[in-house]
Amino acid sequence: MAQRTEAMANKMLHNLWSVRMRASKNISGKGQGTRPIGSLSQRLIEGRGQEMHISGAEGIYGPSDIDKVIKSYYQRAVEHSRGLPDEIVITVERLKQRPDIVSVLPVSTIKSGSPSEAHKTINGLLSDAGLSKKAIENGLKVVCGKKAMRGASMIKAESGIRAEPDRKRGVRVSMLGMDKGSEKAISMKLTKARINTTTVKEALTLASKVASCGGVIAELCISDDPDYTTGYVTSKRFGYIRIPRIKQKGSLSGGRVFFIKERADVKKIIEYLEKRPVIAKGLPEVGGAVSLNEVLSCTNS
Ligand code: PML
Repeated sequence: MAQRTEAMANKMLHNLWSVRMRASKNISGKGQGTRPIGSLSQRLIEGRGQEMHISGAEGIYGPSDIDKVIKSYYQRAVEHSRGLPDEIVITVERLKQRPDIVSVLPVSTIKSGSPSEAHKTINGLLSDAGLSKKAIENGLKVVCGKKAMRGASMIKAESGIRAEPDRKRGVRVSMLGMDKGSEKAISMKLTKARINTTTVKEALTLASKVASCGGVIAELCISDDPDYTTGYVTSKRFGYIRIPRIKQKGSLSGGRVFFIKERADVKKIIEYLEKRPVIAKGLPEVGGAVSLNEVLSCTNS
């Protein structure tokens, strides 16, 4: 009986699909609806000419969920506040290897009233994770710059040197999803904390994959959405810490930085983050608001 159950579980893990959606808009002005340069989300997709990113999503699913997911991704792309896309690319790719199972990070929030207060929190958390002043400074430069990168930057923990091979493209975390059962249970906890949104769950899934990567020490993320002003800092040390008012409303800046071990194998990290299928699973703590000191005293006790 146990053998049969295991065989079934194995079969299921061998019939999993990565479903990815990317929606974009042509802004070259050749007969397409355009927005003036400098307006909301003028992010040109690197290497694809005059295209603006509208929306993206991805997950790992069994065959019975694929129809529903494709429909919901399409819906999400055409209903995005950035406008109607000209192109929606949905890729459905069968996984060629069994996904790694990683733990979902515990969630908490450190309240902040302004971007400068948020920056103090970021500094406190990232120093506690063992990063040098230079590394933190350079990380903040990436996420606070006028032009947000589409992919993530990688910064070495001591020297603060940028390590991603292509600074325009950055690193794109892909091949990830959340276990269905865990998602249901986490949704209930997030609802209690009043943060049960797709944005939070997708960011939590991504951050859990990043934190599970051996060479990564911490992550800093600020959304490039001008209306979304909550960001986060994560590490295996303290989990997923949300920071409200991390940037001014209306600001187009944002991005992600992965702080990596000084002598880490950069190629190996990128291979893991971009190609290795990972499912985040588990029922983490979802706490309310905590202070920076509370977090630091827990990590140092
Ligand atoms: C994003 O735009 O994907 C980043 C969202 C970061 C914050 C998510 C949260 O509210 O926890």
